[in-house]
Amino acid sequence: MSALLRVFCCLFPLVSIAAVKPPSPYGPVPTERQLAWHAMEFYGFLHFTVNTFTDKEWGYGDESEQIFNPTDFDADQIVKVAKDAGMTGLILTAKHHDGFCLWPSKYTEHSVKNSPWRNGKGDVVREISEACRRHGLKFGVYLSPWDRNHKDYARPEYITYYRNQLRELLTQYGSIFTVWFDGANGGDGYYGGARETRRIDNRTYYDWPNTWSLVRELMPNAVMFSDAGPDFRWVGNEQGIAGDPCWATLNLTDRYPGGRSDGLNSGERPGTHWIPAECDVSIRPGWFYHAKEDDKVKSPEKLLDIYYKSVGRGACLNLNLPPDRRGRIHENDIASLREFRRILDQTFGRNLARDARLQASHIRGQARRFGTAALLDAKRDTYWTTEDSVTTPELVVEWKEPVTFNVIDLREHLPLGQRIEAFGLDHWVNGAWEELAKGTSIGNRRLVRVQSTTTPRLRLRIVQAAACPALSEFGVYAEPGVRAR
Ligand code: FUL
Repeated sequence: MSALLRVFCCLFPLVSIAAVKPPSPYGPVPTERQLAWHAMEFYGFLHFTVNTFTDKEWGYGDESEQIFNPTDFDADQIVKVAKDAGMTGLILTAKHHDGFCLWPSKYTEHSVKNSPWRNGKGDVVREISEACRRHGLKFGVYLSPWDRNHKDYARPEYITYYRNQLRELLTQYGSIFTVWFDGANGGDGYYGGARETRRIDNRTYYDWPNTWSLVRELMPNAVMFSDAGPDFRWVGNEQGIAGDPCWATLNLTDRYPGGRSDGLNSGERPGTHWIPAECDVSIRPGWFYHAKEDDKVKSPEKLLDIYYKSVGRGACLNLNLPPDRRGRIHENDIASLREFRRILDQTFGRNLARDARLQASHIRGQARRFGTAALLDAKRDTYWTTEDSVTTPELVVEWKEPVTFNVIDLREHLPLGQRIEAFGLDHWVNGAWEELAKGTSIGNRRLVRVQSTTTPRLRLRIVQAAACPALSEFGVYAEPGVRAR
């Protein structure tokens, strides 16, 4: 900064200096389609197929099409439940490992077209995708690579079949936000009557790069999931728990779908690519509906714990809701989701930091656009940042009267990469700062859940950063029932 500018800045602390340039990005950064996915944060899975009627988790592939017969299928009910829970999208198992297709694919007889449901004229993919559009949710598909029904599975011909089906799904059902490629493969199956074990080489068999190109060509904005990207990754468990830390980057050297899973839970830093984590978990013990699990639906408290350990660690949460034999979401699941949503709405309805004065130790070029107001405007494209040389700035939040809270919410400005590596949070106790919490990765979002805290001052210390921090949001919240101790 020139001497003249320095004097100017002292006279006018925050100015609109268009000439102050933003920081350069650090490391791998997200694509536009990944940014749109990050913004979705919480969406759902729908596991529904012949398994719903056989009470299984993995169908063998020899199930009769006749058994698929939901008695009261209601796509609007399913999608409304998801919407009311706060989900931004739904991913349907268009085909699970058993090979049964929920749409009338022209490449197989093993589909809804040979079921009694809607006299063989039904199409679950169509009904759910249209209901999603009606209710403002994005729609995505799961198309299991492993197919225990198809006679050609494990042979080159099957790859053509698989791509033909993908083409049907990506051309006949409007916009698709994601294609979810499952890595599971158990070996044995019906395989057109062969009833044998078939092994494939995960590294080569599916020829993923060409399948991914097909998706890019047909649905350029769709993000693709697998253990190893290319757009977002499996978090390494099916409990919905991201690592702490959970970096958005991964080292893709020697990784491929269905390959090793070490490093997926916490990500890798520095990584070669931006491949953030998705936490997939079911609201029940199984992925498919089983009446015997009606009393095993996760409680609102359990769902909240998952939310804080997934969304709150920078991942997206993909929560499975299995339609039952009627073709509806069961009442017990709805009750739990309602209470979960009520608590989240009450918690995040009011950002207490908006009532406070925010003071940063450093502001890049003293420019208004990089000042602390950006932290409270609920916009991800504005951010507080510092000079390149300042990597450990502080932010002090001060209220006129003490406030009581138990959640602190942080977001980095993702287009500049994941920069912050460690931070501390302090509260003001008896005239001095005392550490309240500390953490590492932030990325899309970090929710720090602490004990009920009453204080007139809160301080954020960036303890370590690979480049000057760029923080886009700062929030302070109280969960219902949190009172001064
Ligand atoms: C796994 C599958 O084997 C499960 O059945 C389920 O679909 C889950 C989301 O992915 O790999």
